[in-house]
Amino acid sequence: MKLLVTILKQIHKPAVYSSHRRPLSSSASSGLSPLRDEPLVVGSSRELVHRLGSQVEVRTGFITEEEEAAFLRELEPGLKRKRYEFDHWDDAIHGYRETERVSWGAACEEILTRVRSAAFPEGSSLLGPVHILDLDKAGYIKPHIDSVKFCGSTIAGLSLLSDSIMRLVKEGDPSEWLDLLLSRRSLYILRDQARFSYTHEILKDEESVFNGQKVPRQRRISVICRNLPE
Ligand SMILES: O=C(O)CCC(=O)C(=O)O
Repeated sequence: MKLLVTILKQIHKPAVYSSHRRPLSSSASSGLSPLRDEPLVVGSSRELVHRLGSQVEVRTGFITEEEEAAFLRELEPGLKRKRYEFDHWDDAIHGYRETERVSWGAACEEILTRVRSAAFPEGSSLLGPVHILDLDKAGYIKPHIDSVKFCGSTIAGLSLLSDSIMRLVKEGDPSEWLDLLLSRRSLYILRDQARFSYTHEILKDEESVFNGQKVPRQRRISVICRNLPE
């Protein structure tokens, strides 16, 4: 499945910084070894971080190492048969392979039930297949807004194998931005305005700096659930 996206070219100016602090789960363990109370979301102003706060969530340590391994056991055989794609000039993603999956083994299905109940109100119509995006170490996702025609108000993604930074930039006003620290095994949720008035992207390794701290990007697999448009 090709991602249905509109690419918006943006120039990001790291400007004023303001932090939003959330306690980190004690089960968090990633390359970053984040300390409790370190910010997971920073932005161009405190006001923006506050305003978009309810539409942007990062839950560190949402899955355990064993649960991550369960996903990898299910996904690796199929992914390994595909090649990473690098050279399509009009793609929103550079250095990736992808797949989608409807049925899962019991362990993964249980985790996905947790993801869905964390992200979507009961009774929401969800997109059946879960989207899997495998980014090479050199891969990245360019700024884009998902098509409102095909995607609902909420996206929820698990990050496997690597920490990364997701950047949101206001459409038409690059001075408004947020950076989200997506540690390995975290869950992020984007809703409403954060989803449709801001582009989102996953930074390449060279640019992967969060709040002044380098966040090395390795190969990263995301497991993404979406709801359907109303
Ligand atoms: O890999 C991710 O978590 C982000 C995916 C993404 O940008 C999208 O599905 O629109």
